[in-house]
Amino acid sequence: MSTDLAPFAAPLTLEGSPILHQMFSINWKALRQVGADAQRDLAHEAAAAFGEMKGTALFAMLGHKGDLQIVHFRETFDQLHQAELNVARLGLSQFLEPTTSYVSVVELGLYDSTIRLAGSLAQKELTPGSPEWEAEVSGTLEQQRKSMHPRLWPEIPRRRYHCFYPMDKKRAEANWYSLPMSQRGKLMREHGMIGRKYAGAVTQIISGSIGFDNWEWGVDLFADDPVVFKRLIYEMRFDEASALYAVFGPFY
Ligand code: 76R
Repeated sequence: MSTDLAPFAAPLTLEGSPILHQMFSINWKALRQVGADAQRDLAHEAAAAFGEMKGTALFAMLGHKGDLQIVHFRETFDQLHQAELNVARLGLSQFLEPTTSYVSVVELGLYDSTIRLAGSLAQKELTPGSPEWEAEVSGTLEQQRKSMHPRLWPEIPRRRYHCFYPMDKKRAEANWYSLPMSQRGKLMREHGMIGRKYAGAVTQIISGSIGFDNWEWGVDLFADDPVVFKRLIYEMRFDEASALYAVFGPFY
């Protein structure tokens, strides 16, 4: 079996929307000094501009990591940059101090399809890298890209509460990247089963950030009840994929 899977070290993945998270603290002192009329003008200008920005959502933040988070989902990285510039052009931006940001792209890891495809390629005795082999791989990707379209290009879920954190899979004594594909596939299936219990209560969007930012994945969770974040994440800590192999960054 492991020789069948050997050409697939990484699972096949599909990429969709590029995502930018921007965290800001507000310079309240400077903002207070401009007076009520100017504040109202700044707020009106910002409200009108954000009203026009499709694929952008704003969240008030609790705690010292920032006061405001702006999340952008776009179709291209160039559009993402344009969104960042549009925010920078607002009068209000004079009072926004970036505390951090995160760049990633919506990612669906196709462990199940990859394992099934590897089996069928082996059965057909196709040589890895041959034109026939490549055609089968791109056929699978194309088919998945079509059926996963809504999940690759999601709208920002319209839920009141948002939780974001970056994470890695471990490369220490316990090393995710040296596990065989079949084992990673099994662990991801178990991970998905736990997640599915929260299907109605939480909308999750996983984005990949290898090559884009300091962590490997971004996790965006959206819910109407913030306590559900704690329940879901707590339950997942006991899941092997998290318990043995996950390392987490700061939570926002
Ligand atoms: O996308 C899918 O629904 C298929 C199953 C699935 C995959 C492939 C899935 C389901 N996830 C997948 C991939 Mn997930 N996920 C996280 C976290 O806090 C922690 O312990 C981990 C952070 C949460 C809370 C979460 C929730 N998932 C991934 C990956 C990529 C791994 C790779 O490719 O190696 C990461 C890093 C990751 C992390 N996941 C689900 C959820 C939930 C709620 C589901 C079920 C979704 C549903 O069925 O509606």
